[in-house]
Amino acid sequence: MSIGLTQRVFSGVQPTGNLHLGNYLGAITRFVELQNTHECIYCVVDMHAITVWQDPVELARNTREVTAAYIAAGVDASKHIVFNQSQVSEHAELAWIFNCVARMGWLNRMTQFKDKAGKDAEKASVGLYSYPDLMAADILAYRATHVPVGEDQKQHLELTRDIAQKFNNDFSKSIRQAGYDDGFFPLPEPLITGAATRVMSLKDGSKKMSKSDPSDLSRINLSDGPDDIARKIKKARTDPDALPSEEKGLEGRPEAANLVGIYAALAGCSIKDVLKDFGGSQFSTFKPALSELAVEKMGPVGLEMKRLMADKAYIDEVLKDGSQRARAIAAPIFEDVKRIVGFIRSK
Ligand code: AQP
Repeated sequence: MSIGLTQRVFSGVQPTGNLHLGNYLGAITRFVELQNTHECIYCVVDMHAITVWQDPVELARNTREVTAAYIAAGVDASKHIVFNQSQVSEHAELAWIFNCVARMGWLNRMTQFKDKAGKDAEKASVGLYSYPDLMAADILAYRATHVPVGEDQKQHLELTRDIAQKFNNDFSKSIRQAGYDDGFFPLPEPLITGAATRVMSLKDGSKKMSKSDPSDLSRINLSDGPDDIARKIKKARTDPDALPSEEKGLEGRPEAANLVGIYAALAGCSIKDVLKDFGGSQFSTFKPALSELAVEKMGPVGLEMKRLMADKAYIDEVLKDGSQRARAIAAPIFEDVKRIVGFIRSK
């Protein structure tokens, strides 16, 4: 048996509230595009969310909100799979095995842990530290081959590949005995594409747009109405110069580069095209054009999310159905993993 070449996409978003334009452009819009060419599994990663404290009522609400965002953006939950991570226990079980495959030195190099744990790493949860092992399990539980993510997840994806490779090496003999000729896990490819793989804060072009930024003005939330979107773009930090006509002119101008990148991603064109139209324009001209485009593209998504959020039963049914279909894929893979590792399976 060969490794099996189903082109399977897996990705997820944490239900930690304040879903924003970065999540939308860096991840969710990619999810939608890939549906035409791949078998897709999109997860609401609630177990990742609790690596930092989450209020239980908010966690449930945010889980439904991310589900609503997927569907409102155009993910087809009947053709593909949408579910929440905690309903498929194979993620946690495989993560434990990966905790035993991954090396401390690998996890010690993860910059996201350093950023999130801050100076007081002693007080961070163990879950936050081992988060990348759970992420590897999320992907490899389905033997997924492609993972659309924003640029901030690149290092975690590299770790996933290292874990897959080490598992394939460590257990090569029993993998062959199980009938797999060329390794058990694929080495999944990150798909980091588009004009906005790293959307920056509207208040500080050196920081990524983030759910946990205390300033709401730093991000455009998917739930923001037209007035909020326009107000935030108007207040976005910029420099005093006009936009350049060439991409090179954006170097050293992070805020300008960010707004141009957002425009390009929303318009579905290149940065070069945006500069062709707006090169020489002041921000007083560019910002209203960006607001108009953002309202046009994001407004309907926000409205549809709101409509879906009012139908809790529908969302919960999507998650239930998706979980059942996800488990149907993950369970036989995990059975093989257990045999490969040497766990006795009682009949
Ligand atoms: N600013 C961003 N630009 C582009 N892509 C982004 N993503 C996140 N921020 C940006 C991508 O969105 C997907 C889901 O991210 P997540 O919610 O699972 O985790 P995160 O990266 O931790 O999100 P935040 O907003 O940055 O949350 P906090 O504030 O808690 O750190 C991923 O594919 C991610 O790359």
